[in-house]
Amino acid sequence: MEIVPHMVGQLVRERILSKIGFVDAHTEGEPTRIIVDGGPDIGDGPLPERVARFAKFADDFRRCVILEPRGWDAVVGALLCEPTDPTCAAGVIFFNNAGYLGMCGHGAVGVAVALHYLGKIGLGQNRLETPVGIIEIDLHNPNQASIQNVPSYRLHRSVPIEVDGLGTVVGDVAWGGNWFFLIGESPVDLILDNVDALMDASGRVRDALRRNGITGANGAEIDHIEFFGPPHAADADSRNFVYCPGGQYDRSPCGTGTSAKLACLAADGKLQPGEQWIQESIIGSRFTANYVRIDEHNIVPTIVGHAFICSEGNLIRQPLDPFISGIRC
Ligand code: PYC
Repeated sequence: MEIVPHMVGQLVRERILSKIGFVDAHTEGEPTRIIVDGGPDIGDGPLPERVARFAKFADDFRRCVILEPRGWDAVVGALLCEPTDPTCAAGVIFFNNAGYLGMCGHGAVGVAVALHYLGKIGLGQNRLETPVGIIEIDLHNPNQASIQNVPSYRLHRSVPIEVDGLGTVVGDVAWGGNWFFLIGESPVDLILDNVDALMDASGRVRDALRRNGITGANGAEIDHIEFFGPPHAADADSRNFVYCPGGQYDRSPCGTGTSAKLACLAADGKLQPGEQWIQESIIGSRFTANYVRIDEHNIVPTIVGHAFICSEGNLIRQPLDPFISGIRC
């Protein structure tokens, strides 16, 4: 067939354009971009192996979805994939502007709400497979879900570190699906106007952890920093600020961060199994949480939050676009 000029646009659309189908949601203010179509071929097998292939062979996909001009730094991506466990509604790999996340609590609530919006799951009990384990979801209504997170625990209590400009700071190291350094008393008031100062302080803490070789289990980087302070709402228990890898902050109270907090409270005997904890975020949104104890060190936290669909559509990648893989990193 001879290709005449008016056919070129058509061919480009049909054969060369690559489309990525997405649904955007926010959970208590924190955005999640759920990839429903057009994801990279990262094979099958255990999810941690698929994450390794994603990072090695398809990292440009992550950058395209998250970075400008198609995305923005605060958004967390969620690639839906086939689960290895047939009892799960889906497998999900979370990623952000810096790399890949083991788990993401706000993201899991967003994925559950999006799967229901797409007609792929019903209300009630569902399961999701993540690279760090299976999580149980209870979708209470189209915009509210409980997630039963992976087992969470405190690794180290009251670790002192010297932080540039802040002096000695004391925090706990805990796992809630990601690694956290939790500081009981925020060095800066937890109000939205102070976000720049909070980002600066948390970045300094992260640098000090790196400098001093303080890590999670097996040398894992502690890539989330959490400050706590008094809540603003009379019925909440605490307010937090959560610094995420990639120099962003969580608009929600952070599901994995709240899980890590519960692990510390449980280890200190300050919160009993089944007792409710209301964690307020820096923007005033909240997760309601509780836990069951599974052994001397581990708890299983349940986090309840709301998510809302914001948009859906296709990201388009035109082959000649110099920013097809995003701007930066
Ligand atoms: O909700 O677990 C979470 C989370 C991690 C990073 C951003 N949100």
